[in-house]
Amino acid sequence: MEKILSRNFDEKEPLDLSGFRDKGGYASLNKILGRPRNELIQEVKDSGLRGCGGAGFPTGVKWSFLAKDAPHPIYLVINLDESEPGSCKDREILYRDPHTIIEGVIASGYVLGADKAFVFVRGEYRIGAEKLEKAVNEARDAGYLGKNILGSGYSLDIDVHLSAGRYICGEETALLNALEGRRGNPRSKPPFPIVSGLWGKPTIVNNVETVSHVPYILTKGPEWFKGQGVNGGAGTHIYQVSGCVKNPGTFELPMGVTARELIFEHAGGMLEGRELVAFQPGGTSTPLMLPEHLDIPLTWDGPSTVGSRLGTGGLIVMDDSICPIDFLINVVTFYAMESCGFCTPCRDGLPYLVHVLKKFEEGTATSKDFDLVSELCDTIYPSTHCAHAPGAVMPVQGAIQQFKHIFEEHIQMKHCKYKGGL
Ligand code: L3W
Repeated sequence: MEKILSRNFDEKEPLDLSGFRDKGGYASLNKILGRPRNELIQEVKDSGLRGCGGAGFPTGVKWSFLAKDAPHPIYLVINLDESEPGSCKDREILYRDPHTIIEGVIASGYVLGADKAFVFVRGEYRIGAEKLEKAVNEARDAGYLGKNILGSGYSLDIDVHLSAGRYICGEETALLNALEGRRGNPRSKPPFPIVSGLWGKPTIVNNVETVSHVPYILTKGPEWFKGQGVNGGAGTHIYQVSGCVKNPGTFELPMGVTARELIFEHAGGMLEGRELVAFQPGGTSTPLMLPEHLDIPLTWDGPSTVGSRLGTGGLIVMDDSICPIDFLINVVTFYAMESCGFCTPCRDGLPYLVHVLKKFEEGTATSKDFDLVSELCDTIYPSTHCAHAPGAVMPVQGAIQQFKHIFEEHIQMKHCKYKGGL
C-alpha cells in the first residue's frame, strides 16, 4: 500500500522546507488556492473523510455547517492534544513531518476561509511543538503563510500553542477555553464551535490527522481517496498498536482493516506462548472487544451489537497474563485523576469506582460489590456534562458482561490469580 501521511516518517530528522518541497510538498497549494470554496467542500464531503480524533464525524458535513455569511474572523483550530492512553498517531506526524501538518492547515484554512489557525499541542509534546514552530517559520519565510499566500489573495498565519497539560483539553470546547487562557473545562454544546467558538467567533476544530489528508483529497480527488480504504472505509488511517504484542507501533493502513490483520500481520502477533484475551480499538475510552471480534473492520461504523467504535484507532492488546480487573483499575484511575471536577458523578463517582474495583484485587469483594460496580457505571454514564466519565465507565460496563466469570472468580478465590499465582 502507498504510504501517504507517513511517507516521510523514515527520514532520520524531519524534512526541512527544501527537503519537503523536493518530495512534492506544498505543490498542492498551487492547485487548490483560487478554486471555488463550495466545490472544494463538496470534494471533501464526497471523499468520505471523517474526523480522526476519535468521533469520526464526517469532515465535509462539519465544514458545510459554516454559515455562508459567517462573521470574520473565522478560526481554524487544530487539535493536537493527543492524550488518550494508547493513542500516539498525532505525535508521529508532529515529530516526523511537521510540514505535512502546515500544508494540511493551509489547504483546509483556504477551503473554510479561515483568517487565523491555531495548533493546540499536548503539553508533553514540547519538543514536537518546537519542531512545528521551526517549520512554521520556514513556511512563513517562503511565502506559504502570512499575507497573500503564493499571490492567491488568501492570507493565513499559524500560532503554535503548547497546552498547560490536561487530558480534558482534548475535548474541543475545553480546548477553546484553554486557548483563551481560561480553565480548561468543557462548555455546553450547542452552540457548536462552528457557530460560536474561540472568543465567540466561528471556529472549526479538527484533529491534526484529519487536515493532513485534505491536500491529497483536493489534488488526487475524492474517488482516489475513497479507493484507499477497504471494507467500507475511506482513505488511510494511522493505526497504533500497544500492549502485549511483539511489534507495537504505528502503521498507516487502509481505513477498514481488521484487528486480526493489524495485530497479527503488522504488530507481529501475540507474545510467545500467550493468547489474546481482549483489545480496545481506539484508546481506553472505547469498549473492550474479544477474540471473536477480530474480523470486524476497524471503522467508525462498527456493529452496535459489540458497541464497536474506532475512536483514535489506537489498539490496546491484552493477553492472558493480564487481569482484566487490574487493567480496568488502571484505566479508571487515570480518568479519576483527570476529571475536571465539574460534575459530582465524575469527580466523586470515578474514585469510588476505583475503590470498589480494588476490593476484587485485594480479595475482599462480595457479590454485592459486583452489583455496586454495575450500579455505579449506570449512574455515572448518563449524568455528566461531557463524555469524560462515560468514556471511563464504558470499558467497565463491557467487562461486566464479557468477564463476569472473572469477577466471580476473584470473589470465590479471595485473591487475584494473575498476581499471586495458584
Ligand atoms: C455543528 C452539529 N457541529 C457535531 C461537531 C462537533 C465536533 C465533531 C464531533 O469527541 C470523541 C469522544 C472521545 N453542528 C454538530 C457539530 N458537531 N454535531 O462534530 O463531535 P462529537 O461530540 O461527536 O465528538 P468530540 O467532542 O470531538 C471525540 C472519543 O472521541 N475518543 C477519542 C479520544 C481521543 C483523544 C485523543 O487523544 N486524540 O482524546 C475515543 O473514543 O471519547 O467521545 O467537532 O463540534 N450539529
